[in-house]
Amino acid sequence: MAVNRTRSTELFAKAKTNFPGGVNSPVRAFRSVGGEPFIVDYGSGPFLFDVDGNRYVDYINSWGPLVLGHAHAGVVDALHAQAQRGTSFGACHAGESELAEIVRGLFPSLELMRFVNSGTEAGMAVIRLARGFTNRRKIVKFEGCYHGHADMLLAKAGSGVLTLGLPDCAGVPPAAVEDTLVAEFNSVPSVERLFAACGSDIAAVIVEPVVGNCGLLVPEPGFLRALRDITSQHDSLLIFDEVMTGFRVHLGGAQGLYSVKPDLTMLGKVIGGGLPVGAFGGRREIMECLAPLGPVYQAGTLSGNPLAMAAGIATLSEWSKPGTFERAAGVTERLVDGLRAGAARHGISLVAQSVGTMFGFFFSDKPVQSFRDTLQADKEAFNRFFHAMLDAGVYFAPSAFEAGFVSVAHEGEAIEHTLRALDDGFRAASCR
Ligand code: KE4
Repeated sequence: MAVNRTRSTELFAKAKTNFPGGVNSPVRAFRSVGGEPFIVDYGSGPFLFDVDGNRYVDYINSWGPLVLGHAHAGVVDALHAQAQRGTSFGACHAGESELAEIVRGLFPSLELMRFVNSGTEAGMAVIRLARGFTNRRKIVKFEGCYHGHADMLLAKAGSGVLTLGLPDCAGVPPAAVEDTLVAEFNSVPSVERLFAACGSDIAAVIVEPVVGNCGLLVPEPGFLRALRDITSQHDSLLIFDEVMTGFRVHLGGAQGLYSVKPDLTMLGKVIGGGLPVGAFGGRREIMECLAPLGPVYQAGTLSGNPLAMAAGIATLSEWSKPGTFERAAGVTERLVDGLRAGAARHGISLVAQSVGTMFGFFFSDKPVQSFRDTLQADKEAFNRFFHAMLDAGVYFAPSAFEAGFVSVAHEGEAIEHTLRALDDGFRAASCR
């Protein structure tokens, strides 16, 4: 039965007269899956409701932040209380340390930290800090990993080992990425080759410890430990981008889950509970290079914003209560089990996996352990699955190359409805 999205169509047409592609962030435009996005009216718990009154189980959760679901009463109350006391001060306030101490309690590697307003800002800051602390220029990143849209991190692998990074999009001048080297996730040799050639000039290795930006890629046993050892051997820094994995793969992030301690960490998403927040932190001696103590400059008008701090405190206080994370991780496992069983019922090859409350799946008959493996997956089958599930009231990421997210609110009706709807999705996926 066709779903009525008349009002969404009207409003998206209006959006396209205001924004390029009608969106304020590209992935929202549905260009990867085809069709047009619905327009959200409101969210509640695990559900989004569009302007035509259709309900969707939301497995994007604003791309990770909403571990408690939409419009959680505790978060809303905290925001309301803070708003009445002021929305921004541009000055020190107690909420900054209150949230910082919750974060540092779960991420003890953050001896000092600083709040910013997005993951992109955190990425810019940690690269500048790593270069300032080591007095080196080169950075190693991995194909398929995304660390925000700062120029020096929008690099793709050049041909051959030593070819310096190439711009990964228009507008990035070659000079901005000439010191960005690109390795392969889960390939220790690809990192060793770069260090063998440039080790004494490599300031840092930056990695999504569990990759969520080309679908879900899980680190193979020993990979993260190898990055730790290689960077230590060469006096380079190890940076974990935990903007997505933080509090989601484990309350202490991937560094807690895999017991690998980075020198610097990026955070975002969950710590703002849906408001714009990023953060970075790490070893005291590195962080003390930051202004006003040291020579590395970084600043932000709304950094440590009281509303964002209030939402983050309310979110993490609830999320870190005993059993909450485990409940959401259990729902995530049920979802992945359901995806595997559903694919099997329809004779479809599917690689589905989860780490804590993050999940991903590829329509592939081969293991998916590297960025290049993801490119072999059947994108068209995903797109057919995506739209059939959307029409069945289940909203997965509108791209085969994104991860999915579960909140504690997905228990009950949301996961039960999803599991009942999977046959619609796989039936569509199997129809070429
Ligand atoms: P923001 O600047 O979007 O707050 O964070 C950038 C960022 C940094 N590091 C990681 C690991 C990230 O996943 C992100 C942003 N993630 C995307 C989802 N793939 C945000 C969605 C979007 O771009 O609209």
